[in-house]
Amino acid sequence: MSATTRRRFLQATVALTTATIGAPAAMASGARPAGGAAAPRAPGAPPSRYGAPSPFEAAVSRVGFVSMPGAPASGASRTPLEQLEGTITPTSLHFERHHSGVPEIDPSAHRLVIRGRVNRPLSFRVDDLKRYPLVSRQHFLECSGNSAALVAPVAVEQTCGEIHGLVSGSEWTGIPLRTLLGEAGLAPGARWLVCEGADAGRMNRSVPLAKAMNDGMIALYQNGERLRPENGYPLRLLLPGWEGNIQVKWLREITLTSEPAMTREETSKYTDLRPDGIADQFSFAMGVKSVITHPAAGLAMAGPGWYAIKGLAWSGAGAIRGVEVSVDGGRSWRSAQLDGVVLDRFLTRFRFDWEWQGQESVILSRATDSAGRVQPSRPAWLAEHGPSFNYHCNAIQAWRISRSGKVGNTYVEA
Ligand SMILES: Nc1nc2c(c(=O)[nH]1)N[C@H]1C(S)=C(S)[C@@H](COP(=O)(O)O)O[C@H]1N2
Ligand SMILES: [Mo]
Repeated sequence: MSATTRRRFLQATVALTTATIGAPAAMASGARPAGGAAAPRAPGAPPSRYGAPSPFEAAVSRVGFVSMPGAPASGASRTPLEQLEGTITPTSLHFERHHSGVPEIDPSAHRLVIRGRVNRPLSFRVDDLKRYPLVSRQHFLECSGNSAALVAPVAVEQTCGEIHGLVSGSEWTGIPLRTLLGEAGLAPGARWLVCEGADAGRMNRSVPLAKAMNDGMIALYQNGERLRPENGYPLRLLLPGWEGNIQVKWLREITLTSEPAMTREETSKYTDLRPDGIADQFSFAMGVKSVITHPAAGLAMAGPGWYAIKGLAWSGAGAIRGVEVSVDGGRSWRSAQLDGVVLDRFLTRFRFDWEWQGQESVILSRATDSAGRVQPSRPAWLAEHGPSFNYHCNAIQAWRISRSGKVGNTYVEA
């Protein structure tokens, strides 16, 4: 932001603040402004065992709950992206996707077994795993079903979190898979890992050995504390940048094989249908993507003036190189600022200052990653996929701002 722009931005903010607290005379005369209205003299609450958000923030919760008819345990909830800042998702608001509910696992009874084409089959207790050299990495996790609503022929009236909240960002701490595989010793022909969870459905996926050896992790901690039950306690598979489905929660068994197991989740599900009717199997890495989280559907404008357009960008292929923003429905684009250190396969925050003059506007964001991939427009994404196919949708989101300041989902032509 230029110096002039920043001054105008700050002036606008100050004007708004003074008007709201109704003390322009005191401010103008240079007198000390009064303190906050609610500064109680009586002592407050004592320290607490485990912290919780302010009761005034009680409206901030997971959103977009869905479950299969008659099977509430097979469901999902989403992160309220438009309510949050920064790049780490509070663990309590991390999205959830369970195929057969959250199992209650006693870590003292749980084992992680490595078997199949290995020289030494191994069985680990959770307490033993905690003693290994651990690494911490910040990565996003995104379900392949995220943003599927953008495939609907008419733009759905949902919030940003309801449409795009099957993505979250965390600091994960765990053991590099190569450490454990090295200990087991790979036998001839070991090329795949068939990884199975301890949930009722025993959800399982096949992982190519190269990915496991490169940056696969057995995660034990999330944002500094032990994993939450809904995110895989006591341990889960973490494969940075790859689709959420393959990051097996409640991991109990890794079988080294020469071929993939062709499980349900990699045959009838999570394969990409192309326009010619043929499906790609194993579309592992998530696409390059961004979404404006403010202003966004679920929020309203507070009248004309300066706004920080902000959002999140991420890519399963590497780091975010740039994000462009359009405030005229995609006719012109300008570069947004990337905030902080841009990490590989993690959420990147972008910001763009904009003066909204109260006119009807359509705002969009478009990300580019270190692999040179550019986020596609919705029409371009649809042209690449078969009819009504909606997994792995990384199309550009457009938000329409009405004159009254209502923000909602919309589609643009190109
Ligand atoms: N064992 C097991 N692992 C699982 C699942 C599951 O139902 N069972 N769901 C998968 C899917 S589809 C996704 S998107 C991610 C969701 O992880 P989260 O609930 O921690 O956000 O976990 C994956 N791992
Ligand atoms: Mo998923």
